[in-house]
Amino acid sequence: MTSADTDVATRLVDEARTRLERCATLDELRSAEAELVGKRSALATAHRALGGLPPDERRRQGQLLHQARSTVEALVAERRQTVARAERQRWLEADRLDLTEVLPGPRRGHLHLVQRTRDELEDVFVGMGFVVAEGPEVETDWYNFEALNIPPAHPARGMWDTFYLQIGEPETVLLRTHTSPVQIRVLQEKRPPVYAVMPGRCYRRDTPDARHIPVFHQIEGLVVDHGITFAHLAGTIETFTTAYFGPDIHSRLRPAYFPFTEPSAELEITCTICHGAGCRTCSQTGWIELGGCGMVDPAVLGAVGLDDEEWTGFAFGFGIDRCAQMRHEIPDMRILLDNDVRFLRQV
Ligand code: FA5
Repeated sequence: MTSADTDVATRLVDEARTRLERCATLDELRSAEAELVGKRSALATAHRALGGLPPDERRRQGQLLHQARSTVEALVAERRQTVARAERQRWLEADRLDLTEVLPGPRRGHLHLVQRTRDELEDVFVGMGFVVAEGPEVETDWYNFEALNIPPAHPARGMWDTFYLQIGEPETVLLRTHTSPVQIRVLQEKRPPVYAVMPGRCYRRDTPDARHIPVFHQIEGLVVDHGITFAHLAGTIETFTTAYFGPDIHSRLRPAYFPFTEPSAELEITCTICHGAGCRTCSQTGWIELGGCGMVDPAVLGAVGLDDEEWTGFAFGFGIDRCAQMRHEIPDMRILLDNDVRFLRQV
C-alpha cells in the first residue's frame, strides 16, 4: 500500500467530515449524502477506476475505498441523528403552547356594543316592572302592518321601506320593519294587564347614513291596563331617559303620526355629539329622534279582541342602535357594522 493511496482515502473521509458538519437540516444532509456516497460521488468515481488496475493493486485499493465508504456512511448516520434531534427541538420550541398563559384585557372577547345596550335597556325596564318578550324577525304582512291598523295600500306603508320574501303570495311575508308586530303577538298570548318590552332586530331598505343602517334594533314597549293615560307614558319615558342617559339629558316629545297609536309622539333628545349646537349627525337640528310612542289605537285592541271601553294602553318603539350612538357619542352609526377591531376593542 502506498502512502499516496492512503492519502486519497483519508482526504475523501476528511472532506466528507467537513461537508457533513455544515449540514444543519435533514434536507441539507440528504443532498450531502448523495454528493458523498451517491453514483456521482468521488468515492464512486474512484471505485469505477479500479477496473483498469492489475488484480493485486485493484484488491488493495478496493479495500481502502471500501473502508473509506464505510467510514463516510457512519459519519452520515451520526450526523443524521444530531441534525434530527436539533430539528425536533426547534420544532417543539416553535410549536410551544403555554396553557397557563393569560392574555391581557383588550384581547379578551366581550359583547358587541349593541348587544350590551340592549341588555342595559332591558335592565332599565325590568327595574320598572316590565317583562321581556320576543317575536320572529320574519313576519307576515298581517302582524307587521294590518293588525297595526295599516291595511294594504295604506299610504302609511311608505313610512317603512320593506324587504319582502319570496314565500307564499307576493308581499305577504317580510323581514319585520319594526318591533311593533310583537305587541300583537304578546296581546294574543296574554290578556291584560300587560307591561312588556320587546327588543329585537329590524330591517328596512334605508340608505345607510350617520343615523341609519338597514339592519338595526328596536326595543318596543307595551302597557295595557285599566285607566292608563298619556301621563303614564310621559312618566315612563322620563324615568327611562334619566336612568339610561343620566339626569342632565334634555328630552322632548313632539306630535307625530303612527297608525297604531293615537295620539302619537316622537321622543327626541339633545344631540350628544354637538350638545344642541347642530352638527352633521343631527342634520344641524341639535336634536336626535330616539323613537315613536303614543296611546294604543282602539283598532289595535280590536284586532286582538280586546274591549277598548275597558282597556287602554300606551306603546313605544325606540332605536337601540340610536340609543347606543347617543350614549357613547358616536358621530356615525355605520361604524357599528364595520367590525373594525379598533372600535370593537374600546367599548
Ligand atoms: C317605528 O318604527 C314605530 N314602530 C315606533 C312606535 C312604536 C311608535 C310604538 C308608536 C308606538 P320609526 O320608524 O320612527 O317608528 O322608528 C323608531 C326608531 O327606530 C327611530 O326613531 C330610530 O331610533 C330607529 N330606527 C328606525 N329606522 C332606523 C334605521 N334605518 N337605522 C337605525 N335606527 C333606525
